Amino acid sequence: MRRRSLIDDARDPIIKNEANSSNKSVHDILISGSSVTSPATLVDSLKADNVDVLLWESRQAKKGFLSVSDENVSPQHSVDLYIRCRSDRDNLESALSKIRFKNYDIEEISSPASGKKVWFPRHISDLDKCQSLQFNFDPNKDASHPGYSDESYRRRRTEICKLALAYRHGQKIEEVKYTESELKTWKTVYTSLKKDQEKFACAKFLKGMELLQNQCGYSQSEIPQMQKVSEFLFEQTGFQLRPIGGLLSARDFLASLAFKVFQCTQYVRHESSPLHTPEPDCCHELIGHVPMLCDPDFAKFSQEVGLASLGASDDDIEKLSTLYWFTVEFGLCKENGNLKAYGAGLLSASGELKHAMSDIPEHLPLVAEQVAVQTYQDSDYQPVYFVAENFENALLQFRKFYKEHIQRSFHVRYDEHGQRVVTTPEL
Ligand code: HBI
Ligand code: NLE
Ligand code: FE
Repeated sequence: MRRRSLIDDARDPIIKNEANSSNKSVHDILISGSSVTSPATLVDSLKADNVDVLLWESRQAKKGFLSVSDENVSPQHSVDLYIRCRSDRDNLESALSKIRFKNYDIEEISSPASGKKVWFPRHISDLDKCQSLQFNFDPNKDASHPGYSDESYRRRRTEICKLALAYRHGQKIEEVKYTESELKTWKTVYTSLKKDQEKFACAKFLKGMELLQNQCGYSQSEIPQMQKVSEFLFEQTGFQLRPIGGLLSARDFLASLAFKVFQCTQYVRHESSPLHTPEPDCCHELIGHVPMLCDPDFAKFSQEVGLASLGASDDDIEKLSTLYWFTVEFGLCKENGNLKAYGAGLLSASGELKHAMSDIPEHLPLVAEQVAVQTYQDSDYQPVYFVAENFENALLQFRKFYKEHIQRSFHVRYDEHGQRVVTTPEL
């Protein structure tokens, strides 16, 4: 069980009145999992074990629907139960251990009444408010961008970005009529990558790429339109694309994943740097990210990372995005004893892909706890890459990390039908 600091009793009026008893303290507990007993029965069992239940709130999820309920929960339904209780530590541990065998996830959280509240999107349409761009690689502001001194490139990029920023949830994504020069850049990117990906990409990526070529019109001669790719992806895994005008802040980027939305740039990198550019562009998103998002397991994992990020502290967002950086963006893994790439930043930049697979950079084993606090730069090839034993292990470690280390005072579930997130307790 993950431990958080005990709650400061004096802060809460409900508890202040009752404060006295020697070793008893107040605990906020979250129990989640597949239900075999109704929440009310779980609460009763704690009470029977001398745990004073001060308040509780439960939710159940059934086939994508979520409702508040305390009765008639049948097996296989997911239940989230929040309990504020008073007990001494040993007694609480022993009472909880009796329900633990039923396979619930049990965690102690900090009081929902305490801590800094962070706004986060609740409904997919709230992503209209998740557009905070970072300007470190914007060619209008960053002299190291390959397009900085090319005024017509900058004008074109700005024009495409304006369209993206005007996009609102539910609209069709506007088509971009790409110029001859943009098509030429795409062709160079695409053909250089095709060769290298065959040698160096992991099996899941190649499978996604094949699907996109055969069924979604991916080719060297055309830049796929985002609306079409989005519809295709939606049929595969339920993920959708949404246009954005540049490098998005980690918080907003990760939050979108919770709603199975991948925010995507629509402009093309500068013609002078087809094999590597510091800024995400449509080549990076469509060639690097989309093939992996066609995989149901990877799509599910991406959404989970997104859900874990909602309302997290700035420190935790930093850790999640660093892990994301060294796995989803720049991850390597072994496959039948060979080194392969699954990171989107490698699979969209043939220059860096070759570098990563060479013996120039350092290759370290992936250990989530270490990776989450590793420093990195994002303007040039990475000097170090982390290698997972296999692709599944990378996802497993990431999952384990956020389950154990991301501290939040509530539980989040996605309501598929309503396209919204629901928290327990209600915030
Ligand atoms: N923004 N447009 C865009 N594309 C990305 O791939 C992207 C991003 N912002 C952040 C990000 N990726 C991640 O690498 C992490 O910082 C979460
Ligand atoms: N360096 C990547 C590429 O050239 O495709 C884009 C940035 C990824 C974060
Ligand atoms: Fe990316």
